[in-house]
Amino acid sequence: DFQHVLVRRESGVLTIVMNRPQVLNAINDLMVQELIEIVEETARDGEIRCVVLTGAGRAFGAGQDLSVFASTPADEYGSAVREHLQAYHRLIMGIQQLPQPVIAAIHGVATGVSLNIALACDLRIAAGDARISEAFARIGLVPDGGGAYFLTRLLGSAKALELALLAEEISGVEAERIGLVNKCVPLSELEKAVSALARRLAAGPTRTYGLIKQLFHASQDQDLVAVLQLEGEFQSRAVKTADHREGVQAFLQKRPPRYSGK
Ligand code: T3D
Repeated sequence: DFQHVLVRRESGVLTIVMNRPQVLNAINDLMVQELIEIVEETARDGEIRCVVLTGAGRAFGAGQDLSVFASTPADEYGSAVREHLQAYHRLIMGIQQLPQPVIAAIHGVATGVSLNIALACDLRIAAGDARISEAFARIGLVPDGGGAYFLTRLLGSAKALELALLAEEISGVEAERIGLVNKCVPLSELEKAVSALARRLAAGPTRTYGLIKQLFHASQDQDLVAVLQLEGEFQSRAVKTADHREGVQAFLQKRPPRYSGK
């Protein structure tokens, strides 16, 4: 049982809910540790075939809990921030390296490191009411939690820098327009849309999805020759999966595939 995170499991989908709604799910030390524990356990759990990350109440998340700084003497700020970042980095890497597809369901405020955690997920579905921002510069900080990495790759450097420097809120609609989220839906439809997508992914060829994720992440920093080499290695692993055999058989038998995730 966790104090600041709710976890639901249904039909192969694990839903992780950041749960401090009174402070818009601002992340404190315990919440980040709980998220790390859940993510690292999920990586080893072959029964989970898709992960959804969201927030309780009216927000996805308002970033680092800033109230901790009120009780931190100024000369201890540096080490406090270093400790926070170590934990955030472990979480970000854990999410990116999950073998299962991960969807962030974003409603209301998504800012600071909470936004960047959403950027580490594979797909983002936002509600129209979303208030998305890289708020860091407003309080004199640089984007952390991989913000510079994810934003420049998703948006290109001009738009990424604009979001980081101006630190203004954009809506879910605008976030979809610029490619920061995959899709924007009305708030009343968010849960249904995310659930349908999660179930669809959970019924897919899970091991191949894991390989696709690894291949695409590795391709970010490699040239074409290296990527072609890598895709050969990954394809030789994909052809050995039961789901590949099932996919081909289903095609030949003109029926929908029944993937086992193996
Ligand atoms: O050491 C390190 O880790 C450094 C790394 C930092 C990483 C970061 O994430 S930096 C960015 C931190 N986040 C922010 O700067 C956002 C701060 N929050 C706001 O600016 C506003 O709350 C919002 C614009 C996001 C939302 O405004 P609004 O008017 O919709 O809600 P509100 O009334 O401001 O917030 C509701 C409550 O949540 C309120 O508490 P109260 O007054 O009802 O007791 C507010 O103080 C609290 N809250 C919101 N964000 C945080 C927070 N409490 C602690 N930390 C927060 N980040």
